[in-house]
Amino acid sequence: MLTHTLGFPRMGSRRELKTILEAYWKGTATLESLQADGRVLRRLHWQLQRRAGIDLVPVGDFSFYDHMLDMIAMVGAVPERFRREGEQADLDTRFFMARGVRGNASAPAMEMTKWFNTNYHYIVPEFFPKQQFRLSSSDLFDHLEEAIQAGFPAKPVLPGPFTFLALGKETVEGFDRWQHLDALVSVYEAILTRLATCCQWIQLDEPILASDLPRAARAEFTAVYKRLQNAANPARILVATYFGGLEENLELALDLPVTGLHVDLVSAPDQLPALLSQWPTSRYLSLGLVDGRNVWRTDLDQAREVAEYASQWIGEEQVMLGTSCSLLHVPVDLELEHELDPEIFNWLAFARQKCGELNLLRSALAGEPVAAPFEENRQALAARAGSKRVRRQSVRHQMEALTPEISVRQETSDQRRIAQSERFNLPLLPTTTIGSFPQTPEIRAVRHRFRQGHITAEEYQQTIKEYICQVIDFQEESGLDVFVHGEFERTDMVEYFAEHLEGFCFTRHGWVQSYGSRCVKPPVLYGDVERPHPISVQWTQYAQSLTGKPVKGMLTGPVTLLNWSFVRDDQPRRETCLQLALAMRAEVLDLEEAGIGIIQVDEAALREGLPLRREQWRDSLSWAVDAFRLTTSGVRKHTQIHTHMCYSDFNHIVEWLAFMDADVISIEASRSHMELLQAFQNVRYPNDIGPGIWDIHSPRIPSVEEISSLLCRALQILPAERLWVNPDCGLKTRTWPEVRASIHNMVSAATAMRSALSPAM
Ligand code: THG
Ligand code: ZN
Repeated sequence: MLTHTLGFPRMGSRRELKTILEAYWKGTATLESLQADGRVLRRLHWQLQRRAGIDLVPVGDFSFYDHMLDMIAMVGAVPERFRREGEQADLDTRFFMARGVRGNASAPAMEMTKWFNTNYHYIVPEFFPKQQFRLSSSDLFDHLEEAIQAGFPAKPVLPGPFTFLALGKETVEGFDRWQHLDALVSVYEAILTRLATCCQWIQLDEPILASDLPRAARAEFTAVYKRLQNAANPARILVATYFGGLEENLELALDLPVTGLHVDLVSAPDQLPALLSQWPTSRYLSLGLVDGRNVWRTDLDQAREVAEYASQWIGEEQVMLGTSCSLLHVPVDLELEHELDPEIFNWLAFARQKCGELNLLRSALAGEPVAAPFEENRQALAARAGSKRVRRQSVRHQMEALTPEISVRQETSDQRRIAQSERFNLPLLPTTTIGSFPQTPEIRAVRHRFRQGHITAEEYQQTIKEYICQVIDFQEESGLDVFVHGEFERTDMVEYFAEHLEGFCFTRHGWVQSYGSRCVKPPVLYGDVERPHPISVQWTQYAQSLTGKPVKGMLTGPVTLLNWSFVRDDQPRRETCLQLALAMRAEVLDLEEAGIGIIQVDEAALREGLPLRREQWRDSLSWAVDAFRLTTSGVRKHTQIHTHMCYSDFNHIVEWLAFMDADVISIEASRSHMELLQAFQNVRYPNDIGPGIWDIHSPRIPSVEEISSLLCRALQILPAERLWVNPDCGLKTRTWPEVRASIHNMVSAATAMRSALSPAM
C-alpha cells in the first residue's frame, strides 16, 4: 500500500524561500544562487518526506511563486505584454507576470485570486482568441531528473487541463476559453509522454471535479483523459480531487480511463461507500485521510478502519494512502514550536508529522506492530476531547441563550439613516479609508522590540499614540470626512484579534504561503472563544479624542476570523463562528459605549470561505450572515455600522449582502471599472455603498481624472446620496508617498464632484 502526499509546503520551515526570493528581487542575490537555493529546498523537502515514511514524493509542487503560474509558463500561455525574445518562459518573465513590470504601466501584473476556498492565491491564467500553446518550460522535467538522480521515488504533480482552464479567465469579451481545450491537451500530451519515461505515477489535480463543473468541460472529460492516459503510458495517471466530494461527478470520475483516482475523505467522507460499491477492478483508489488543510492530529483508529474497509472492497494492492489535499496549506514542522503550550502541542500535526501519520497507517495495514504509537495517538485525542481548556461553561450558557431576535437591529435602515445623518452631518459623497495606513519598517520594528521585551508597555503605547497622532493630523490636512486610527498596533488583523481572545493559541514558525513570498501565520482556534477584556477601544478612543471628525472603530468580523484561522474540528464551524460573533459583539458594544459613532466590521473572507458547490452556499451563507448580524445588531440607531469586503466577485451573493444590513459597505470595484455595481442595483441594495475608487494592490497613483471618471460611472448606477468615496482596501502594504498623493487626488475628485452635483452649496 503506497503512501504519498499531494504536495508539500514550498516556503521552507524557516521561510527560506521568502528570504531568497526577496533577496533576488532586491538585487542582493543572483539568479544562480536563487536557483541553487531552490534545489536545496526541494531536496530537503523530499528527504524530509522520505524519512518520515512517504513512498512517493511529489515533484512539481515546488514553485518560486505559484504552481498555476508555472503551469501557465509550461504551456506557453504567457500574455503578449510579457513576451520577450525566445520561447522559454523563464523565471524573470514569470516574476514580471506575477508582479508587473516596474516602470511599465502597460504591463500590469496578472490577476491573483483565491485557490478554491483556501487562503492561498494563485495567478489567474489569461485566455484569448488565436492563442498558441507550446511546451515552454523544462522545469518540471529538470526537477524530476533532480529527484531521480538523488534517488527519490518521484511522482510529478501538475494541475489538470480542466482545472487549469476553469480557473482562468477570458481577456476578450465574448470569447469562450473552452475552445482552447484541444490545443492545450496537445501540450499536456507532450508533457506526459516526456514524463512517462522516468516515473511510475503522474498526479493530475482536478479539484474542479469537486466543484460545479462547466457543462462544456463535462462533455469532454472522458475523451481528454483517454488521450492523456495514452500519452502517459506506461506511467499511471492519478486524477486528484479535493476540497469536496465528487457527488454528481461520481460516475464521470469512475469512468475515467486512467489508473488512479484520489478522493478527499476529510472534507467529504460520505462519498466513500458509493465509490467502493462501483469501483472498477484494477483501478487504484487514493484515500485522502490525513487533513492537508488543518493542523489537528489524525484519528488513526478511525483512518485505519476506513482504509481497511476500502481494502476489503477493492483489494489492498489497489489502495493508496494520502493527504486530503496538498500540504501547502499547513506549516512544515511542529517540532520547531518549543514555546507552544505542551498540552496543545500534543494535539497537533504539521506537514512533517502528517507524513509520519501516513506511515503509521501503512504499517498498521501491513500488520506491522503499531500498538504503542496508536495508543499514544488515542491518548492524545482523548486528552483533547476531555480537556478543560476546550469547553467554557460561560460561553456555553451564552450560546444557549441566543434567540433569533437578538440578531436584528431595532430600527429600519431608513430610520437609522435619518438618525445618523443628524448625528454626523456628512457631506454628499463622504470620503474615508478602509482602516490601515502604511506599515513602515519602523512600526514593525517597534512592535517587534515590544514583543521581545526590549521596550516597556508604556514606551510602546506612547510610540503607537504618536503614530496615531500623526495619522489623524494627516487625515485632517487631507480633508477626509471619516477618519481611522491607522491600525499601527496590528500585525495581521486576524492574529491581532485572536491574540486578545481566549480559545486561540499561536505558533512561532507556523507560516503558510499566501502568495509569492508573502505568508500568513494563522492562529490556532482550539477551544470556546471568549473576550476577557476590550481590545481596540483604547486606541480608537484615543484617536477620537484628537479630532472633531468621526473616527471609525475597526474590527474583524467573525467569518473572517474563522476562515483565516486553523479552526477546531470537534464542533460545526457554524457554532465556532457564533462564539466569535458573541465575542466581537461585546467589542462593538464597548466601542459604542466609549462614544465611537461609526464601527466597521470587516468580512474580507465572507465570500471565499464558501463551499465549492453553489448548491451548498445557502446553508453556509445563512449562518455566516447570521454571525455578522449577531456581531453588529446590538447598537442604537445613531451608531453607523460599516463593513468591508475584498475582491469583486459578488455576483451571486448581493442579496445576502443586503441581508447583512450594514449601513455602509465598501467593496473592491476599481479593477472591474465599477461594473459590479450593476449587481447591487439589480437587487435594489438598500444601504450605502463605497465602491473602491482606486486599486491599492498596485503602487500606481490614480489621477484626479481617473477617479472622477470612476465616480461618474458609479453615479450612473447609484444615487449620489448612497455613494461613499474610498480606496479598494486597507493601505498597509503601500508607502506613504503613494498614500499621500492618492488620497489627495481622491479628496480633490470627490470635492469637485460634490460641487458639480449641488452647485448652490
Ligand atoms: N490576513 C490573513 N489572511 C489574508 C489577509 C490578511 N488573506 C488574504 C489577504 N489578506 C492576503 N494578503 C496578504 C498581504 C500581505 C501579507 C500577507 C498576506 C504579508 N505578510 C508578511 C510577509 O509575508 O512578509 C507577514 C509578516 C508580517 O505580518 O509582518 O505581507 O490580511 N490572515
Ligand atoms: Zn480589503
